[in-house]
Amino acid sequence: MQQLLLLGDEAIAQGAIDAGISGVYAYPGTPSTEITEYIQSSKDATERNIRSSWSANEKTAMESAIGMSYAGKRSLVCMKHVGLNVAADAFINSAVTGANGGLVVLSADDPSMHSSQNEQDSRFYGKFALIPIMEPSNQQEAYDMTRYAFDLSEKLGTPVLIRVTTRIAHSRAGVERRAMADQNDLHLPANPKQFILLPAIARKQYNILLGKQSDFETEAADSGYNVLTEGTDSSTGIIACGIAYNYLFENYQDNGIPNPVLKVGQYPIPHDMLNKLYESVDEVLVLEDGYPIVEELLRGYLNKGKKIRGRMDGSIPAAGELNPNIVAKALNLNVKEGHATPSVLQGRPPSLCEGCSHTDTFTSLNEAMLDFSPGRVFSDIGCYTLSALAPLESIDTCVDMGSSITMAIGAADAGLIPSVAAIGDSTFTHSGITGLLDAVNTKSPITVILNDNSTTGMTGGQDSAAFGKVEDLCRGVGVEEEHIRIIKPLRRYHEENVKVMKEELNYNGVSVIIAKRECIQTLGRRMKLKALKKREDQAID
Ligand SMILES: Cc1ncc(C[n+]2csc(CCOP(=O)(O)OP(=O)(O)O)c2C)c(N)n1
Ligand code: SF4
Repeated sequence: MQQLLLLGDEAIAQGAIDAGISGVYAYPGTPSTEITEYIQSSKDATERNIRSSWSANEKTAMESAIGMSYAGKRSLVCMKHVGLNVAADAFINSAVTGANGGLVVLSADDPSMHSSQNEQDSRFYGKFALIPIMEPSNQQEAYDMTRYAFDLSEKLGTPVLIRVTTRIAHSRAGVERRAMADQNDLHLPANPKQFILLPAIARKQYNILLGKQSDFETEAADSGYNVLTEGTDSSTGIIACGIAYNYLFENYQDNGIPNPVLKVGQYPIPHDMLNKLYESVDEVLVLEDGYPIVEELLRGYLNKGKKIRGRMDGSIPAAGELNPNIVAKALNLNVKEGHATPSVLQGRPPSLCEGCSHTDTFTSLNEAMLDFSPGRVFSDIGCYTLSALAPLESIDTCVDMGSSITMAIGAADAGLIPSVAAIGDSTFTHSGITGLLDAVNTKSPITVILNDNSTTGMTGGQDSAAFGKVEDLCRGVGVEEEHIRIIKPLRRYHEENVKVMKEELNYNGVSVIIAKRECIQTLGRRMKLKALKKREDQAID
């Protein structure tokens, strides 16, 4: 057995490779990105011809994974939590079709919103879809559970959701790796109609899904990932889900926990264990990183008068991620404060890199917008969203990926003319194109600033599905040729760029200004690689 030091994300990736996947489908998003990046750089994955290039968005990723499962092979699909909103249509319906080859959906949640718009809890989606959910408490479990999830998926013919949070995804621990399983052979579903969700078939499939619920419960009850341990102190029983179990243990180290504890790593929640714990204690404390899902369940179904503590009664703060100190406070234990942060390490607001093309684009836009009243720039999500902050303060909204063009349409419909949309190249192909089509079809008086830096900058510079295609895509959607303008965002072209922007802002129709200059981070990396290759070639000569 091989010992590896892995991030939680990497443990999931290694678990998936070792489980015999034939493909990973994903759109980047913190804290999930490293899973696909690990598979992309894995020698084993290359040798096994595991398909691993980035998808255009989470929905296309989810659907491709369903397609691979249909064809009998194992597929993993990865996204950040808000990505599951984008993939939700396919995700929920995949529970109804069921799986053929193992189908595992990984959603990485970000409580405390370290790099996200919200802190939604993906376990709700798993419950909503009526499928099994796995929630690891450490990196070893992340590896083991991923392998187990593929077996479970094939055994029960269902997609399985794995939910992790930032701290599991982005912290490292030793992981014991087991032998690699073979990849599946191509084989079609035994029921050839299973994936045709016409109402008559969908009704049957849905009943099959409902029928599987008791199997899901049995699997969870028998799972080694759900464990009830008895304790000597029955004043408080503790339910610890996923990483919360780890935080609980950090407070006791080797001393053992005196209270009865139910560790939850697999859902549906094991009801018998839950009842047993409830009956044996005076009150229950629920520790879960995210929404109070188990706590609400306890209050709703089982509320036989005992006190249920957690996020809903204020024992744990209602918002933000859990940590060992919050757990300690909820248990009236001594809180171990670490060292104070040295002043040199104090937090700084995020900012655009020095020399970033977005700085030049938004400096020009700010000047062009001086002719109009404020409040007209609808932004999307990407590095350019940082132009919301001083000194640029260029944008007025940022809601979700793809919302810039469509919000500008709505605002223009309301009379805010011109309205401006600011979007990046990766976000454009993720979910901006359809909005642009709407704008063209309704001849909306909007100006789109398309920041084409040839990469997905914000998540670390992954390949952009739009690479080399942006102008053609705008043309294809129907934007008039003379209103597709290309500018080079550099300080020396500032006056020229302002002039182009002003012209298009005064055009009463759809125009797209493509600000084209590569992200300096990816440019730097490319140049370094090129120089390295040149040196290697010279050495060979
Ligand atoms: C639904 C969803 N998926 C993924 C993300 C993570 N994410 C934030 S911005 C972004 C793409 C940024 O790329 P681009 O639009 O090209 O702009 P850039 O950062 O390169 O300026 C991604 C993947 C997210 N916030 N929401
Ligand atoms: S990573 Fe690239 S796009 Fe993002 S701020 Fe830095 S230079 Fe700009």
